[in-house]
Amino acid sequence: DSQAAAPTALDPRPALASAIVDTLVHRIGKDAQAARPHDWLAATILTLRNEIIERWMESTKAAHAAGAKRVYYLSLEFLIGRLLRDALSNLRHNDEVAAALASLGVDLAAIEEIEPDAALGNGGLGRLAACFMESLASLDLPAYGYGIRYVNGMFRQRLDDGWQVELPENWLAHGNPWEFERRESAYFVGFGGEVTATTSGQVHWSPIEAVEAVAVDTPMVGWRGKRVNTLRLWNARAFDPIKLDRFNAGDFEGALAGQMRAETLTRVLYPNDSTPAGQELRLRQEYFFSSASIQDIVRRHLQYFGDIRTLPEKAAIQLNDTHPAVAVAELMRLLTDFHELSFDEAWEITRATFGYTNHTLLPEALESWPLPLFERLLPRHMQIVYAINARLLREASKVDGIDGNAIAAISLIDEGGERRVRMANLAFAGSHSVNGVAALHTELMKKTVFADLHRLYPDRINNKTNGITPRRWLQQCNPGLTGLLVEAIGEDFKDDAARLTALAPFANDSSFRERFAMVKRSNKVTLSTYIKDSMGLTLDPDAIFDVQIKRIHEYKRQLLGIVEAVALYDQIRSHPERNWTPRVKLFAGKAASSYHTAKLVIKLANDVAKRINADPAVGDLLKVAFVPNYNVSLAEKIIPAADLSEQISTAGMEASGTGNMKFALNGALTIGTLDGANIEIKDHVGDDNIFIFGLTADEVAEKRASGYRGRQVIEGSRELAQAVNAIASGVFSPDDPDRYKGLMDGLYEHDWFMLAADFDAYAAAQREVDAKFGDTAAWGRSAVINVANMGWFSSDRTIGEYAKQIWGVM
Ligand code: DL6
Repeated sequence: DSQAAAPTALDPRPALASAIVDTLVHRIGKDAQAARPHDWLAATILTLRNEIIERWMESTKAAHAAGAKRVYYLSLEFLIGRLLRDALSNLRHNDEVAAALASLGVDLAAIEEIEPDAALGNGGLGRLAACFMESLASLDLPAYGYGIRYVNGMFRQRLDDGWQVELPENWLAHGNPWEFERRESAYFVGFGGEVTATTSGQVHWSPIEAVEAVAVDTPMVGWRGKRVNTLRLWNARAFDPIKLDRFNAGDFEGALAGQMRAETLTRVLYPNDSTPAGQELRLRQEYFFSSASIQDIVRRHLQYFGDIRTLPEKAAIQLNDTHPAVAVAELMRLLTDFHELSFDEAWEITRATFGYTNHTLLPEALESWPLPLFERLLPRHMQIVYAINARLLREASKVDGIDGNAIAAISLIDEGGERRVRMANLAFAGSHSVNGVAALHTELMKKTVFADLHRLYPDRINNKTNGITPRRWLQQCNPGLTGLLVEAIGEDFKDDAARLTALAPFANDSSFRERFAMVKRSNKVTLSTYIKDSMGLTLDPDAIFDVQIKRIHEYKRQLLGIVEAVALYDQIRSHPERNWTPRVKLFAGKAASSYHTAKLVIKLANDVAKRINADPAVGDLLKVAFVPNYNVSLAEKIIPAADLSEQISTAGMEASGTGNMKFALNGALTIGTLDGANIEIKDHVGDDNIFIFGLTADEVAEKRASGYRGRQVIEGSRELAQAVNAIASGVFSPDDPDRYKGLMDGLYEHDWFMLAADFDAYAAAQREVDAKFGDTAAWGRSAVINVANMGWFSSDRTIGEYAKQIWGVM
């Protein structure tokens, strides 16, 4: 009965426990006896939220009073994960809340563990956006994130006999205590229809279809609660959710069709664009959230500052990849059609307001839309794109050395084959800054995809090497290591990750290294328990934990890791007398649902694991596991327990990587290629504290140009040939011996990702890893040096650079 739990005037419990119970009773409608874990979770969040709301309001008012310039981060993905631990830790209320809950018989860690993982993103790009939101608040910068409130985020991955099965992820099943619907912040977003012009030149777009975008806000709490910013996600609603006349006439489905169509827009995290239906939905999603966000930004600017012409002084809009690139055309539309600015003036304002971040050079990932689709959905924007293009190409034609081929590459319209609108060129043209996400990536942008645009605008491309928030990726996920760091160097590093350098001298302190190793071992024991409970596999915490967790993609080369595991398996069996370093190889990651090769790689990892783990000839010397359903929360468990971080992409293909940073910050050593941010990690931690192998980006390009095929290399490497042939001939797939024949044939016939070319160097680097792991002092020294030098990779540093060099807000 509720009387038993409700606090009374004589309640002896401390205020916080009483407040949580009060929330439970009056907001959730349950008493302590009836409350289920989800009720406690909601009551805890709602109680904590009161303080967050107060800080949130203060932050908004302060920005307003100061007439501050605001940063707007437009992203189709925000992979924010769980928020309770983040908020508790940033507000430094962990111990208090844990004690209050304990007094009520509730375990904080247990309720943190059932908070759904908000997976509103696919991978690195979405997680970067989440780290950036946290750093923006931590640096006390007024900022809004804008995106979509997907009802179903990234799918849940189940493994059925080793095959990936995709299930809907239902993060909103128990409601979402973090969010606030803002019905008053709603905008009209139109699609299709036609454009007319008056004789005086006034343009009018009459969309044939419209939805309402409704804002749903989530507070983003910065370190020490200094500032709380807003993540504004858009929900779609039909203007006319039920057509009563049709309903009354018995057409129940038809009566609700408009609402269904609107809801489809924000139902699922964007699908891959392999089908025409999926493509159209994705473009609709992109325009939907871009339009609502731009309307909201313009409305706020006018409300606070009155004059649309001052927009670039008061608003910096960053495009996270090309997904929101249509926002360039949308702002142009509002400025010319509604605010009656000339095209030239509108263009100047637009370019001064936008910045664009590129996250990939892979041609298949550079978005372009079939022109008929773009024109049908967005007829007014099509006109604007043509007008921008005319201006751009006129400018280009005046530059010496820009020939017909360069003009074709600069054009917003791809004329080779089916005509398409190039969103990267639109984003580039419409921004004053275009940045890459690691030094190598930025240089390659200049030389490859944007070579001609770079010639036209040589000052526009700049580099902003990615970063990660050390709050989530050190303090919250690795309390053991954090505690040890505080003992050694004090608390300063929590406010400025660069201060971690104070740890460097401890690398030579054997008693510190011992304690450091004990923390790692204890994290490995915790992870082993999780794997035992979830997969039934027993791991030896003294083995080296060798981890490759990330999206499954051929260029990331999980296959290289698997083939090397097979080669190692052969070697251990052939030479049992050698002093092998026991190794646990962990894989995790999701494959896009239509990416068949990636799904086959998952199955192979599972087949290889099954065979090796059951073989008494290797026993504890080698274990392989593919941990299902990789997400932010799983990464938070695995990373603190890793000894070795696998960052083995084909050089030139991984724009940056951010997992690489998380591992090194938690004391794992990297085995990696000279790709993405690995290069900068190497520069920071030093050559002796990282295992670099393989071809450079230039060498990869040369090899590809000279018609390289894997066959010769495979035939010249005994270990590789044995492993490839074993896989191809069905050793790991006796139920279907040909399952991997095509996959292995691909290595012989083209090997685009240079697996064969890099194999021997990779295997040799792994043996160096074994030797070093056997030398506890040497390994420990390198691990400590990694932690000491990873502060530079804090997203606070990255955001500081954006703020000063792109946004002008610091
Ligand atoms: O910049 C964040 C992240 C990088 O660390 C990865 O290297 C890169 O692959 C990823 N890019 C994407 C591209 N998606 N699209 N478009 O996710 O960005």
